[in-house]
Amino acid sequence: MDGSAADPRTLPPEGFRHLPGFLDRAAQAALLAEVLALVEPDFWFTPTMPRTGRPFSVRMANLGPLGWVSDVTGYRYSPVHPRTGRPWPPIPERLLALWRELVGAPEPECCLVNFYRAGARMGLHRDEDEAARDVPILSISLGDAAIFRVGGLARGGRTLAMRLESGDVVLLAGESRLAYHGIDRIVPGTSDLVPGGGRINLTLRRVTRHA
Ligand code: MD6
Ligand code: FE
Repeated sequence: MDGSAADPRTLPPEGFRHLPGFLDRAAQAALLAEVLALVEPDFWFTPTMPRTGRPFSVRMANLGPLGWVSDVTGYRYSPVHPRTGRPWPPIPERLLALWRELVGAPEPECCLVNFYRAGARMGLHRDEDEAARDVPILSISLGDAAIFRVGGLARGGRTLAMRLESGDVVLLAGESRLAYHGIDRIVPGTSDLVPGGGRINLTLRRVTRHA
């Protein structure tokens, strides 16, 4: 960088990082085992769209002091599970270590766990429910490959599609922190990591402002 402002039309936007194969197979398996041990089968919930109440095709869970939830009243962070009222399990130490390595201070407060079976997708959105929007988001892909789409800061602009494989890490930092992004589809049968097939995506976020 030469210090001049980044061109807002650049795709992917400035600060976007894709680290293919960042986690090797052993690290992926260890991470997935730890997450699946914390998220019991009846712990998954199906969020619904604000206003319409339409269900997401992705099932979700959260780890950490704050969890992202969505229902007919809107999107928000909650310290407890929407169905059970119980606190979310803690973020595993190996994920906190990965965050320290790639992001640094302050600590993440939410690990959103997205579970895609064949046919699930996620529409273009921005992650803007956090007060700490200056802190990067770290995302880890496990299991089947996915077609990830990233655009700019405005809805309706050009977008770029890329394939995310198991073990890939994506960082939304800098300009890209508030870029539109989504999952067009997963590519079933491309990994045997997730029992029964599918893709699990972990996104680590800082939610509240820090000192
Ligand atoms: C997914 N990811 O990969 C959806 N959000 O399944 C996201 O929505 C996302 O990858 C913020 C930062 C990175 C991401
Ligand atoms: Fe997102």
